[in-house]
Amino acid sequence: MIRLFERHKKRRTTLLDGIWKFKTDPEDKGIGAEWFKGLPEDSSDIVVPACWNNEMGLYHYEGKAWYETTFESDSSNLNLVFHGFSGQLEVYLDGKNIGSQYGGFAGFNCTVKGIESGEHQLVVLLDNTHDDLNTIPLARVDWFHYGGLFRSVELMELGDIWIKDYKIDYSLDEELKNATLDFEVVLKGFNSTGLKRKLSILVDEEEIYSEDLVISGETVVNVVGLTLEDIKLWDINQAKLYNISFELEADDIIDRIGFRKIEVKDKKLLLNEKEVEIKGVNRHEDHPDWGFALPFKLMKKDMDIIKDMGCNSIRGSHYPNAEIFLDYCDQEGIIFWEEIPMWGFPEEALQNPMIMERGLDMHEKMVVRDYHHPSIIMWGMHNEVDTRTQAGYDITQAFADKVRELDNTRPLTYATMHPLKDICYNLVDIVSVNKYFGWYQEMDGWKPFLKDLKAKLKDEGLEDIPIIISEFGAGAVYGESTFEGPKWTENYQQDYLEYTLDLFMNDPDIMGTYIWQYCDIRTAREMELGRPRSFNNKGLVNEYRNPKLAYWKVKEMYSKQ
Ligand code: ADA
Repeated sequence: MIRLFERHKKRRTTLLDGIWKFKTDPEDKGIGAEWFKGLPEDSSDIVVPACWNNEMGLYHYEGKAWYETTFESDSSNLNLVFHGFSGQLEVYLDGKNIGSQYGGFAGFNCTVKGIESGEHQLVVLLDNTHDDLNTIPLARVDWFHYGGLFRSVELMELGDIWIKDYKIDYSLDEELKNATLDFEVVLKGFNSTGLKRKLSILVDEEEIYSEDLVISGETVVNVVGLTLEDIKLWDINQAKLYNISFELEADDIIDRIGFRKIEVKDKKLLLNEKEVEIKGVNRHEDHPDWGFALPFKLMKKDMDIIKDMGCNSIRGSHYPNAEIFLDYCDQEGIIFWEEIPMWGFPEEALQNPMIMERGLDMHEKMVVRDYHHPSIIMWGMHNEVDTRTQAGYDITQAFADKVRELDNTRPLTYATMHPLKDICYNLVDIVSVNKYFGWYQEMDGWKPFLKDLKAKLKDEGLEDIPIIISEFGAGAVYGESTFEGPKWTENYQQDYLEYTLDLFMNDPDIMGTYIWQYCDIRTAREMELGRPRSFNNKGLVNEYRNPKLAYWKVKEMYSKQ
């Protein structure tokens, strides 16, 4: 299951999920031995989607690994979609390299044309090696670098032309009653030019546009100014969605959108002209049995728990989430902060041109993939990078320019760990602060800190910029509860969150909070010594989603109006 609604009624699509051949390649022998033409006899089996670190004997494996499957097709034009994978991906079809991509949280499309019909062999090489300078994420993070094809692989069998891409934009009138829609549709013919086709656009099955076109090569069609009257708005907990279908005779694609107005002004985030106070949690896609490859059943349980706690928002820390989870946020009326996995970059890595290039590409992939989700209300560009430096400024500016070029409808932010020395606030719409007074420093640091932060923003002429506390939290080992309540007990965590939430929720200058974090997660090897059980234990629920004491306290506080 990759989405919560049918994406195609006409296009032939098949999931290539199931058992694939698999072989790790720690000594880098595969290319020389031509494993791209077929894996050796002694390879084993693996399930796709899954993370290899959840397999026997591979708990810590990071590096290269090969996958192989076969499929039948009578179509000469194919699009293969890798919905989620770690690191560097190389795709080989019938022994030939047909595509490469670095970074797989937002997926990758790989198109081939003119192939013979029959059985095909698909081989994939993944390399999830991380280092301290060139990779996003770097080796040192505070989650686990699970390896694998951790989301589905989808085969699309195409005709001589297909709908390659589309963008749906809208504006609302003053009363927020009528929407004017603009569409950009990219059509691509594979061989012959001058193909005659009818393109239609439907809203909830009702045709609103149709035109006969002659298409040559790649053709961009702009359809602008179509008005939809009496729309229902998408809102928190009132998630009205509309299906938009593009049909090109034998090909089609369907998406779901919601109409809502987002504004940032006077220290506030406004959704449909009403102030939103964000009551959120940071959530990793992680579970001991599944790694990143969470089944939808578990995602639903996470959503049920998060909603039960009174939350209205999730920060997808620290990478683009599965599309199906974003669909579910759309459906459940939960607002979402999405970001790329750029975590804790020091100055030297920020100066690296390869990081700039990879970061820009990751932003593009994320924004293009997720542009139409109404639940996404802001883009986070990075987390705890060195924003005190010129290199931090330059990369933030380049990312902000890129994202705004692709999407001028959503506010931008990033999570800073140097809030009083940060030099990049003027590049964003919302200031988001990660701070851990009461955990890494003393609790009485909070009040003077907030005063200093507001003074700094005022000095910079940013007194109207909204502030989010994007991370704060305390570690608690599940089941650890004592009369004294020192650090690592559930009672410490509970008292910590009672104090901090009370402080932030009663401060009119703070427009929202994202508690660190929803559930306990496995951490990276570099962090194991400082983290009991090799887990980041700041979850409100443990890794099996059992509630800690703090869960009930947060529920009480977030559920107050
Ligand atoms: C940081 C970071 C999180 C987590 C947290 C912690 O703020 O963004 O990913 O590592 O600290 O638990 O210390």
